[in-house]
Amino acid sequence: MVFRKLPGVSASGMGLRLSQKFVFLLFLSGLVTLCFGALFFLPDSVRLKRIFLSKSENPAVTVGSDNELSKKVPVDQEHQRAGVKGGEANVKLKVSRKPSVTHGARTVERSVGSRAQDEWSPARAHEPAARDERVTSAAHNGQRGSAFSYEMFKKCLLKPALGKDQGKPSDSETLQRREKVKEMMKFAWDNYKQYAWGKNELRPLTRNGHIGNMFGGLRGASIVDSLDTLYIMGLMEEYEEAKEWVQNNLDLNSNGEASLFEVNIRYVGGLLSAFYLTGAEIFKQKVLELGEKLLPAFNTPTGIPRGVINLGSGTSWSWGWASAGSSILAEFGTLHLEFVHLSELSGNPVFTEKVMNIRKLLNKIEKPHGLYPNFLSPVSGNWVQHHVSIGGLGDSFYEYLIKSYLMSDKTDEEAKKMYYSAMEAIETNLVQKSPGGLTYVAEWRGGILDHKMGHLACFSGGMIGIGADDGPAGQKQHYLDLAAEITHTCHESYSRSATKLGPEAFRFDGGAEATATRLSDRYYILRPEVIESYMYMWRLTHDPKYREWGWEAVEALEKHCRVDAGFSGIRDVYASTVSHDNMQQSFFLSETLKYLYLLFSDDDLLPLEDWVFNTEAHPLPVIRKRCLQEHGTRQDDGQTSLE
Ligand code: DMJ
Repeated sequence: MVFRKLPGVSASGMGLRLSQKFVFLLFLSGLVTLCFGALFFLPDSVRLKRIFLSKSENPAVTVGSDNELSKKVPVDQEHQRAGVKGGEANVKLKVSRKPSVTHGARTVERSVGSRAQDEWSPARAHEPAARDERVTSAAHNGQRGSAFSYEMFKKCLLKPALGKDQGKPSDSETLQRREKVKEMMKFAWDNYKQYAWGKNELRPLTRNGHIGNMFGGLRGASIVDSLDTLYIMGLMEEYEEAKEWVQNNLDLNSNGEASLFEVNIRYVGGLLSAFYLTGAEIFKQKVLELGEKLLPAFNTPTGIPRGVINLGSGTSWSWGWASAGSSILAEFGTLHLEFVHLSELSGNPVFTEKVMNIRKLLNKIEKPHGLYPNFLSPVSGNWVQHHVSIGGLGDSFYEYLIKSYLMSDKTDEEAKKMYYSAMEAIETNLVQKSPGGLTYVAEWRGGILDHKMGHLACFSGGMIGIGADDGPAGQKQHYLDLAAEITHTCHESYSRSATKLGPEAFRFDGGAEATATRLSDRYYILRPEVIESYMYMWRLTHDPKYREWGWEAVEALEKHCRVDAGFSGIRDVYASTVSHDNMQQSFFLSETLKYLYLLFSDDDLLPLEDWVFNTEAHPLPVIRKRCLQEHGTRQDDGQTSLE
């Protein structure tokens, strides 16, 4: 084919004049800019976007917060994973494996009431480690403001943390029950130590360790989760072993892909509470180092963190199973307590700023019927699906609202307002009464109720109980009644099974009343939520039935979950011959056994006026700002000194 030259038009530049070329180039560059800009509005899961945009490179447009720690990290294209429910134990992440730290198997044969218990005294209860009351922030980069020390926190407690006599109950039956729980803890710990030391969890049937994929390359989840439980139970030899492991073996320079939520509630929470209970500086050092590593997860256009973070590179991404690259309410909504304490201890406000920014966004966006859906886009800041639940995916967000208020010495009015309006919406839309008269909290799918309650949702009895005092005028008894009714329903889910342990989820439709109707919902993985509510309801009402229900759970755990080398979850709570799942979850040591121990202790062991439990049952002290300031002078150079 021959191209004929047109008169007055040059062959070069496709025959365009200079002015035409300019307009064309202008148009072309506008088009390219437009296409590139449009990438930002695509859901995170779209491959094209992952190819062109590194998630952590998105400019952070936070709601009224500076994003000073923004880090530029390389694009990671294959970070959408599958198969997680509620950030829970069955997370399927690809982990970069490092050889794990091992420890010679050692067993310490001691029975209940043996030496460690006898030697333990209040004098030993608080370690001398943190005697330096002058806290400087020099070790922490980017710090502003000042830090509060362990001693100052201790001075601001209304009561001794461990009570008059470590919470020893006066009646012999309760004491015996408490000793039994302590023995269970020792048994669980000894077996973990013997067969899985340094790994994350014990596999009690195969007698080996489980590393899993929730904590990136971090190890020793059971150790960090157990520190405070061992300490409050007076298992001091075991506590010392745990502390030594943290000191010598807890390696935070891992490069694995971790759940921000799980690392926060177990490691950050565990280390914080160990520090506040004991004053041992090592816990503070480790937790501040770890806290810094979590910050890049917040480098998103909205400041809402993504669910998964590589602790080495700081790259973060959303769970592959979460629709349209969304973040999960119960994950980004369960950071507040720990992050506020990280700021108090380090003097670095950045941690508090990050979580306050999440709250600002949640306050700003519209909530369907006043409810908080479980999925939110960290890019657009909009809800992605209208699924609402007080169980998995939503649960601890609500818990952290009321606990933020309580932990702030009842000064955080915003958290209070958010909690009570959320409760009002939940009561209006989700709380139901079954034909058999059981109160339950249903789930909500775009306006349609799913008449199901998860085991996880059973924490809400305790939560509503501790929030009863501060609600709208005249509502106290109403909230206490609601808390008692939900706790009763959750107890029913236990008592209606053959094992007297509750299923993962139970239903109230098709004739079911607090029973699992699906095979896949019948398992019990040593979860604490029902027992957690017994503990709070006992403290609030002293109704003896809660201790009785707790004891029923102890007997059931002993009968069905105790195996030769530890405790194991079971696959079907309705089967009289149980099949074990071969996993001793770290939250069994951190939560289930701790709540049982507290249930059979006097109220002055970790009094609720002074301590707020994070969602993994790690106690954190109430922050009494005025008192703390009286005991220390804040200085602009980041130093705090005693007056
Ligand atoms: C724990 O890790 C925490 O309680 C969390 O809030 C929910 N899941 C487990 C226990 O079931």
